[in-house]
Amino acid sequence: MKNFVANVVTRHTENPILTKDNVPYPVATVHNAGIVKYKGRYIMLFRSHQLNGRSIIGRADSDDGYRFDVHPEPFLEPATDGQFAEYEEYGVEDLRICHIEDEFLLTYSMYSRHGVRIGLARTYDFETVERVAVISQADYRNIVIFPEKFNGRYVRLDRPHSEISSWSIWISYSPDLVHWGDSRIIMKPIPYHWDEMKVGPGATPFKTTSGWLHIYHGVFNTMRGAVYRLGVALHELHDPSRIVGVSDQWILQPEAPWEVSGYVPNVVFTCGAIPEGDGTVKIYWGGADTVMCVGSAKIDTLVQLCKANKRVL
Ligand code: BMA
Repeated sequence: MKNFVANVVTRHTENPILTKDNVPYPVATVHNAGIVKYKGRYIMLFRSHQLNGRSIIGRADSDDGYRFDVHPEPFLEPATDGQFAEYEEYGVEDLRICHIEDEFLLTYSMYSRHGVRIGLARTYDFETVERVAVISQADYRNIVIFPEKFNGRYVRLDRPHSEISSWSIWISYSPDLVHWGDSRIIMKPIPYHWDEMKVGPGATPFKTTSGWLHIYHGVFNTMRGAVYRLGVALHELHDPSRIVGVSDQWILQPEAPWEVSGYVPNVVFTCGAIPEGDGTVKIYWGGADTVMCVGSAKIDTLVQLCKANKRVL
């Protein structure tokens, strides 16, 4: 029998930790938030559907990573002029935060009549945001940037989609954050497995002594629609294009009432995780595209799942 591990992620008892009722402006949902620690506080940049079905990004702060206060105004709304306006017309979604050197890079989905692309913005203090570049063509989502450079270049995981090669994880490189290339596919969905329909980058990868842990999402299609779960992959420390192993089992699936039902049922979707000093990682996920949840996992367990109980790449 395989060495499956039950209850890898312990859900916080106060889930959901953030809902639309905590937001001081009218929204229908709070979900898929990027998160980072800044000056000892947790900063969460969450997605909300507005009442017209298009998304914006809000900000919430916390001292303990569990109780968050939402800022009175949204953090990022679709641009109204310049090159970004045309591509953000239908909204901004699913933002990830990468803390690298002295800056915070923000990657987010931009929706428009031309499809979905990825925008890159930067902040130093979470007060002012500067849009840097549109860093993908159409039909890309879920870009996470590694919080270190490799041989002087930025490295990202991304998720293009085509009919021939569906929803797989690729890696790309950039000298300047604007121009990206040397792209290669590194992880594909595998047939009749919990992630057989799609795999996509999830939380910004974080470093361990054994490699970079990347918590990703995988999708399985059922007679009742898609089920979104979370899995984990371990990338080599000095060359993240090389995968040490991917856990065969998922680490989290929709089970709580606010994960199995909501705006989109049966979804747990992550855009951020915070490794803590005590050997655990706080994983944040949107439940059913409606609320924000958090749980904790032992980093060693995640590493072991990737090494000892591997899925076929
Ligand atoms: C994906 C994205 C995510 C969402 C998920 C489940 O395609 O749209 O933002 O959480 O579907 O609806």
